[in-house]
Amino acid sequence: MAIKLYDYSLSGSCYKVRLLLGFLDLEYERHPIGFYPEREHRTETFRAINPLGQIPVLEDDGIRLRDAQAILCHLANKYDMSGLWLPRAPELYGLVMMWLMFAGGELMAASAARLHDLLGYDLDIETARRNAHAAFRILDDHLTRREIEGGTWIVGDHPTIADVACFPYTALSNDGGIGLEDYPALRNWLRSFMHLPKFDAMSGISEFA
Ligand SMILES: N[C@@H](CCC(=O)N[C@@H](CS)C(=O)NCC(=O)O)C(=O)O
Repeated sequence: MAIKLYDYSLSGSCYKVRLLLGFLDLEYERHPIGFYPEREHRTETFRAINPLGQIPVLEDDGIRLRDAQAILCHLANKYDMSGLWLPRAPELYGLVMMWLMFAGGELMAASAARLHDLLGYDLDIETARRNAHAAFRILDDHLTRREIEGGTWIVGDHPTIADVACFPYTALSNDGGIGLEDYPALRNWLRSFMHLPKFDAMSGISEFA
């Protein structure tokens, strides 16, 4: 049975999944959701698919998953025979999980700022931007330490699903009025990620000087 992704092209969370599907060369059926202005994800029909009323959702061989981070784990676990995108080594595995939680947690402040600026979501934009900056500071400090150690990626010597999960809302931060001038290591990492083979950009992502 084919992989099916409930997707919205401007969603950074769906972009996480599209990125990994591309890196792993996986074919999939794209089911577009009228996120804006239709708000299809809030309908009863979609809530029967995801009671949280959120995208992305992925279906694969009878399994239905919500949450981009869970979906990344599933795809890497099932389809990445190299084991590089989700390393099982004990010194790496927990760190990948930790940064996945960060991507789905603290970094989502940058998603909130973007929803406010792009789609007019009614939320406290100053708090969202402040929290996004706090998350970027943490990621930039980590990537600075990694640079000093000679590392490029968030964990280990190969990009992992932690990089995939952290990339979209960092790269799209400008959409939420958040500049990355103060985060040089973070910008280096974004550039490295964008040079990965099979990297696919989405609307709103430009080169980082
Ligand atoms: N925990 C979920 C959150 C995904 C998420 O926030 N998706 C947004 C679109 S980018 C959404 O569906 N929001 C629901 C809404 O705005 O009503 C994940 O990481 O995948």
